[in-house]
Amino acid sequence: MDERTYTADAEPGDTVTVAGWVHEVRDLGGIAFLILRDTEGKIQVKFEVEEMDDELVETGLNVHRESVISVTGDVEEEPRAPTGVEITPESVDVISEADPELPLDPSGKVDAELSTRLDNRTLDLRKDEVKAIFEIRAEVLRAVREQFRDLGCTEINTPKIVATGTEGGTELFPITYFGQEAFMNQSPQLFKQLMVGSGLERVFEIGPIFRAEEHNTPRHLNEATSIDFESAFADHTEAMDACEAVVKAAYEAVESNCQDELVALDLADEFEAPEGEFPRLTYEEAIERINATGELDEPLVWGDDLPTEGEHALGQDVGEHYFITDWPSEIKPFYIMDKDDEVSTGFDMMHPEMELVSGGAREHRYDHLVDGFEQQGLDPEAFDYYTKMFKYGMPPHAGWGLGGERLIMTMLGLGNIREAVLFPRDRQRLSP
Ligand code: AMO
Repeated sequence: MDERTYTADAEPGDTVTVAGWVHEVRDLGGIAFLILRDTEGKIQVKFEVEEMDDELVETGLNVHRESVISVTGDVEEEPRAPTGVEITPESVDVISEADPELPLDPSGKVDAELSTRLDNRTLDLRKDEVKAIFEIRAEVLRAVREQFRDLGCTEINTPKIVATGTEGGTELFPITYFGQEAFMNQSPQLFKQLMVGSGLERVFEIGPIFRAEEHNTPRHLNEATSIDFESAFADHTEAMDACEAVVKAAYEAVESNCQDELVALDLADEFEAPEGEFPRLTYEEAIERINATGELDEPLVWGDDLPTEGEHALGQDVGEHYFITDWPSEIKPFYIMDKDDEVSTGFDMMHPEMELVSGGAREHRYDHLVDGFEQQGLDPEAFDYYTKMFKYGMPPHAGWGLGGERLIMTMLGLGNIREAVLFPRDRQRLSP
């Protein structure tokens, strides 16, 4: 539509055509108001029943809520209107009439269950506070890309249909690939590592990962967005620095560029970008601090993974983003470089509510790598495409993976990770 004006740009004195959705119609007898909504906001359209053409009034007052219409008319100042201006229509065109019965109420006056909302995302995203989540998500991804560029990374895209898994066999989704067994990729791990040995050296990827997680929890998805970083000639501490920079850049961009969205989410007063360095605790300190909270029935011992309640107790104790470093080698994957027989370079980055990131320095020595596969019960032969590149000059390297939806979820205090995904995939949900 060439001559369309967004509601926010309609100035008194202009003659405009606005187009959007019928938010509501208020018929006060001799006068009636239609509120039209578009992506920029809302505008009031005034109908003076006695003075205007009958057909025009009829069209404006009988159109169903959420129909798509366009209105042409003069814009005038009206201090009582929601945006201080209103349109006196010359014509109203109903472009796409909505059913009178809607599966959910986009005005938000009537609450809907999350499952109803997810089944009707188009209508759900007509609500300012839901749309705001996805505007913020887009801004986070933009800022993250920019920060990666500042860190000297090249963006890559790696295959999502693969022959082997990397993050543990039980979480794989098998598929059939021209009669051959294949899987949906759990992580770009091996591909991003292969690229640090290429001429690219320092790379990032933002893409889907697929995990056949059995449990349906508020913080697990079966298809998630992983923000991955990998750098040649970096150790785990430099990888942690990059992780901190990326997370801070995301928060700072939202604080600077998404104030309207934060207002829509009722977060404008409390939203704060993290300041200062994220504390770095060793795994040993972490389990001691968790045990000291007395929240767990059984105290943790060296080698235990941190249970959710433990993570939560520690998060409350620390009260800001933090790293857990020096994990026991035995509970980190084969590709993580060990410091010694017991301790690895693996780290996690945590929000007080949950884990956001795993990473570490990588094993780049061919023989050690092949041994690691065997110890994890994986067949090194199946990973030949990967291991063989370690024979042709693989630099020391480090990296991490950050859960995109968990970043948004914790940033905005969402109660369920599905709120941060347009069309989530979970145990019950394969459509839409
Ligand atoms: P990991 O498996 O810990 O590490 O995943 C990294 C981060 O991805 C997010 N994440 C998920 N988010 C939602 N639902 C899921 N099912 C899910 N699974 C993972 C989490 C998690 O911290 N290859 C390594 C990373 C690396 O070492 O570079 C890996 O995939 O926020």
